[in-house]
Amino acid sequence: MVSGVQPTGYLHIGNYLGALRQWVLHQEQYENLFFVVDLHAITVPQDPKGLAEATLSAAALFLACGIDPSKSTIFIQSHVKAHVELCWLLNCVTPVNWLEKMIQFKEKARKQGENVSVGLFDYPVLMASDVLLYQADLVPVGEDQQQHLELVRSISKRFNSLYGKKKRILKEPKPLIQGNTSRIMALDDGTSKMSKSSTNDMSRINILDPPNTIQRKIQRCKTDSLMGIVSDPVGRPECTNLLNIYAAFTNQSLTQAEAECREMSWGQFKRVLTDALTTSLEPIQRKYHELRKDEDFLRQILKNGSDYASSIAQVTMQQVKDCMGFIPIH
Ligand code: AQP
Repeated sequence: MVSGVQPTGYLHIGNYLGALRQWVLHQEQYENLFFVVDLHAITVPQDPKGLAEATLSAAALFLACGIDPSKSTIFIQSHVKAHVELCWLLNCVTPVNWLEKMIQFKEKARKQGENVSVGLFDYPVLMASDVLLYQADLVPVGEDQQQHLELVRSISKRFNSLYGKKKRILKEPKPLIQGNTSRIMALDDGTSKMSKSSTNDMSRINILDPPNTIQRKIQRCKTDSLMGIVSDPVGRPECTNLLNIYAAFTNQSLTQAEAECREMSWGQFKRVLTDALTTSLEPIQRKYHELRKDEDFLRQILKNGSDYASSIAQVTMQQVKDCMGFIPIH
């Protein structure tokens, strides 16, 4: 299984519940590669210092959240050169009109106007390289990545039919769809996704937010004037989202959390939610700060990870280049 996080800002509880926490569970079940996708991050403008810091911070959070480097491979995408190399080769088999259909491109391009880069357009092909390079069977995806994964499968199929003759060169990975936590919504708007790159820090809880910041954000988050804390995705999106977050951080189903909170006032609910968040995030934050004190240790884990990932990637690259007619170095 492969999965990644973009260092486009500090990781939030959506990234934790939708990705990192699931990854920890998956590491007992699958052979995993988890990486910080810094090459993807630059498809929208990034400040270089901010990118470097966010990259190391994300890698440290992988470990702090429980990814064990003796069970899973952790690395930085740009440290394995084959991602870019395979991306170029796949670019040459991917029809432009497939990429033109990508909803995420259309949405991000609309926001960026004339400055939209070729890289943003090509984002899904780089994602295809990330996955196909390691011959992954499974890719955990939230709702918004499902279209991209379908494209990855189409690219793989097309590559195999053009170059594979009777052999399958690249695998067709399957999506691993998450449950209720696959889409954690923003604190200021229960209908839009919690996001790292939103300019409003009050719209999200970052994994590294100290307790007083978490308290302030929950205190000021958008609510409604109705009685009772119940799930009603259409009528009460903010309430449903907060209940969903509470359920996830107290390891309950949504139904169980609703039974516990149904009679609470907003004030009572915000207190228990703040407690659940601060208590769950405290050990992660402690581990994170320890790791950031020993950068050599972190960098060594990342180096081991990229060495191992490169060795797998090389096998795929050789097969891909051979069947496309590239001459190997003598
Ligand atoms: N709000 C979310 N709820 C649940 N899961 C989420 N993920 C992201 N946001 C939520 C999951 O986190 C993983 C890494 O995501 P990404 O780095 O590719 O970023 P993204 O999905 O584009 O959203 P972000 O983190 O908010 O970043 P920006 O602002 O840069 O778009 C993925 O598994 C994703 O599903």
